[in-house]
Amino acid sequence: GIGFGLNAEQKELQDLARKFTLNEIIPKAAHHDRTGEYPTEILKKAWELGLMNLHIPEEHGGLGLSVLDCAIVTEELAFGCTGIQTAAEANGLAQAPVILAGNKFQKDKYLGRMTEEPLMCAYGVTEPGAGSDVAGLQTRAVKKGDKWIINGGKMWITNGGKANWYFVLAKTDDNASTGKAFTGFIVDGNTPGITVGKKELNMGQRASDTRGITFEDVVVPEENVLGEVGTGFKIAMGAFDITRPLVAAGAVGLARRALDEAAKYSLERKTMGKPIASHQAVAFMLADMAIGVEAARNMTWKSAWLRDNGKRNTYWASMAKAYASEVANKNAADAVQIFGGNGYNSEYPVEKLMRDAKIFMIYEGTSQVQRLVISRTLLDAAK
Ligand code: CO8
Ligand code: FAD
Repeated sequence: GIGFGLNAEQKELQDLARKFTLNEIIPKAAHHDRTGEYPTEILKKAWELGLMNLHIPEEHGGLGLSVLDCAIVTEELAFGCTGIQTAAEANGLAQAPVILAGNKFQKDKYLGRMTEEPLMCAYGVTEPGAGSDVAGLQTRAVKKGDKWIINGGKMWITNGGKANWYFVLAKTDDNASTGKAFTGFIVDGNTPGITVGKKELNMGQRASDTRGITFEDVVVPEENVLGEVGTGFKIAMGAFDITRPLVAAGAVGLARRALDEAAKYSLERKTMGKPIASHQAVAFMLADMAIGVEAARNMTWKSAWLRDNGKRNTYWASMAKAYASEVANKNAADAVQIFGGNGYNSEYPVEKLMRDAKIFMIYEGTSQVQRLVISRTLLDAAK
């Protein structure tokens, strides 16, 4: 039957992540936002506590947690700082193609090392000329003997300057249909020919490291081809079935933080002789924010649960991602409104939330792309 409660282990995990966020992330979030300094020490501590790389299977040294378990942790980390949460979660995104399509050798080598050392990795699909239109990407891999030579450029790669290895999607057949034209590769970060661009100065999530990466005659051994040649597009898309619920969970964490800050402030700030929470216009904004958090979390957990139970969740993951990211933006903007002038100032935490929220509607597929996926699925069913 339907159950909405967390089990004992999930509660423990949530508690661990919540305490970590309170003690390690929240006190330092403003510093990393202001300076753009990568949160190396925080990520190292999260790794030591087992709060990173959560879905690496047990046989490769990981915890093998479910997508729902990961969503529980992600929401808590995001409550503290979504820049730091994104840096952590980008590891999960890069690992997802390896978990989905890697062979034992690749999993032992590339997932195994993530559990032995606090390393970062990155998912390299987007290019300067192709983001939503993944099928339009131009990076090419050509086979020469028993090696592949990669040439091209990726853009907006999270953990781009910190990655020990990259998942790279490259075109391998100009004449094949999308589902057969691309191949996924694991590329060691120190391979000659890789040039890492400058850290991009983004609107929000400034702790996260986003860069362009250039590949110039980068030689990759055959053993680093993920799955069959030509299956890369489906592997890259399949990864989103695991990670879009987690991006949604991050957005829920931000939306909840906005509500939390706004509710507390509304009880302290007085106008016309009473706390602003006593003005119904303000109280109802808080109620709407709470409705958003609850609905977005339910959609997120459902999309994760479907995946954990072996069901195709693409449609539900897109819904959760689109909805949660929009709730995060609304709640952040409403929190700024409730804080009044203070909301517009960096001495208070909510302007950061508003800057951090926007990217949730863009990365891992824009809100429009999610609606493309949702509408295609529902129209196929209606035919
Ligand atoms: N699983 C398996 N196969 C799939 C899936 C899937 N989920 N989706 C599509 N396919 C298959 C199709 O069935 C089809 O197969 P066939 O040819 O055999 O019929 C083939 O792939 C091609 O599919 P489409 O025809 O649907 O392909 P389109 O070219 O129409 O493209 C999309 C579809 C949906 C527009 C796709 O290009 C897309 O998802 N675009 C958005 C890209 C995106 O999300 N990029 C995100 C990059 S990563 C990122 O932003 C990271 C953020 C930072 C880290 C976050 C941590 C918090
Ligand atoms: P475009 O595709 O050019 O879209 C521009 C606008 O047109 C958008 O509003 C879009 O919704 C709309 N649009 C496009 N096509 C359609 C359509 N068919 N129907 C309706 N509307 C459409 N990528 C990675 O591979 N790895 C990463 O780690 C990563 N991290 C990122 C971190 C940050 C901070 C940022 C900014 C981006 C990151 N990305 C990453 C890239 C991200 O996934 C893309 O920016 C995103 O998918 C959108 O692509 P685009 O920027 O090329 O926009």
